[in-house]
Amino acid sequence: MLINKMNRVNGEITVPGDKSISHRAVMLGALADGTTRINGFLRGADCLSTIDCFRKMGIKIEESNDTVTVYGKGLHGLSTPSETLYTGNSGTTTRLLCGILAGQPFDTTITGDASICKRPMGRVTKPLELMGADIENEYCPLIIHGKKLHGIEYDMPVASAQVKTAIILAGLYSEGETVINEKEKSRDHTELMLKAMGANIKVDGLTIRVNKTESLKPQNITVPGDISSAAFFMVLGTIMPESKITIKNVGINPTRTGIIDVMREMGANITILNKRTEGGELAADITVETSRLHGTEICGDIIPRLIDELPIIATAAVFADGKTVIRDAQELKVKETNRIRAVVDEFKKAGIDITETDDGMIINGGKPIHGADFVTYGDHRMAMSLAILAQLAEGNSTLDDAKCVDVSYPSFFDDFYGLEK
Ligand code: SPQ
Repeated sequence: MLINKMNRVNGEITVPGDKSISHRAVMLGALADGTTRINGFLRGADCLSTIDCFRKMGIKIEESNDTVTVYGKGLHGLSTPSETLYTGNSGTTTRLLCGILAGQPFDTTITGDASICKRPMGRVTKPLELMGADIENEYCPLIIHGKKLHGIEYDMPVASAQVKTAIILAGLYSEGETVINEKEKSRDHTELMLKAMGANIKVDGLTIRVNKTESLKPQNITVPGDISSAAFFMVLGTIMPESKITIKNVGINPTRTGIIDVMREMGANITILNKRTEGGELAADITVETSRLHGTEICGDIIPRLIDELPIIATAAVFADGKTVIRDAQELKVKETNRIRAVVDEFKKAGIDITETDDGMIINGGKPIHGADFVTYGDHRMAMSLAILAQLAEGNSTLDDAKCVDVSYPSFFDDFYGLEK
């Protein structure tokens, strides 16, 4: 696909619902006693995979635009799927399902696409095995033999909301208390939603305590816009000349707002208006304007708060004066693709001064760049970041696979080009 170039961008945009919250709403809705209505659901391929898996386990789920109704059957209401559960490209679906399925009275097999089959699952299966789970393989396909589980105390070796959530979900089915100690705070949507549903869960700083739970109360859940999708427009509006974009109704849960902190530190003019709480999650409108950016250093405990935004933050760094150093981001190597390698290789094609390091990258920005034939590696966040990078490149650029944006943002290119003014 040829990436069309825009001169300047202006206007208001509403990004689709948060991917992490949409997954959790379907999963916890399925385990609740009764009907959960989800408004603002992200109809992206990953969340549709989650719906598909729960339908295969006997849960009735109705879809009407971005409203999804889940007819939950309770924590013990899932039935044996007659076929393998296919999770597509979704790490969240795969890892969270392990936590739910480990304690069921039946066996299941889970697998996904080529990318999912390369992503490490040992980080989830190992702690679940300590709880009594029986899971074959550390890569998909995973064969999960349902077992009786017991609580453990687990010190998280990596900051990962998926690992944390899998243990929490297994903890709902376990005898005794499950205690999780996080190293750094990762996104806490599961904890917030479970509390609202009446689960036996307590959070004290970096420690989470879960006890066996008899029932979850169904909810009406309103999903805010995904800050990980808004991030592309935050950077676009900042780097394009004479531009201003307002992104309406974006989730600003503090465990996700590292991009705002970093962009402000780089000199971006960002205004946050209409802060409100919806369904236990903070949301607001975010306005960004053309800004002169400068390089920065991004490392330490902010990394889990912006991990998925690093490819687009790297794009901002290309147009920032001076050096940007990203460290402590080795988790990027086990995402949909190795996002350190992918960013460095593709950015080099555009003549960018970028160096790969073991846990991140170094970008010397503020220099002219040129167009190129970019490869996305089937990674939605690479595709959207490269489309934005190409806007300020001299000459034409193409993307080998623009369709992969469907994973988290099916209407991305319509929304993107719709901002041209
Ligand atoms: O679901 P998936 O494929 O893992 O998606 C990604 C993404 O970029 O959309 C990561 F590749 O987001 C993860 C995120 O990186 C979603 C997530 C969640 O919803 O719990 C948590 C993060 O992963 P992790 O490994 O840090 O737990």
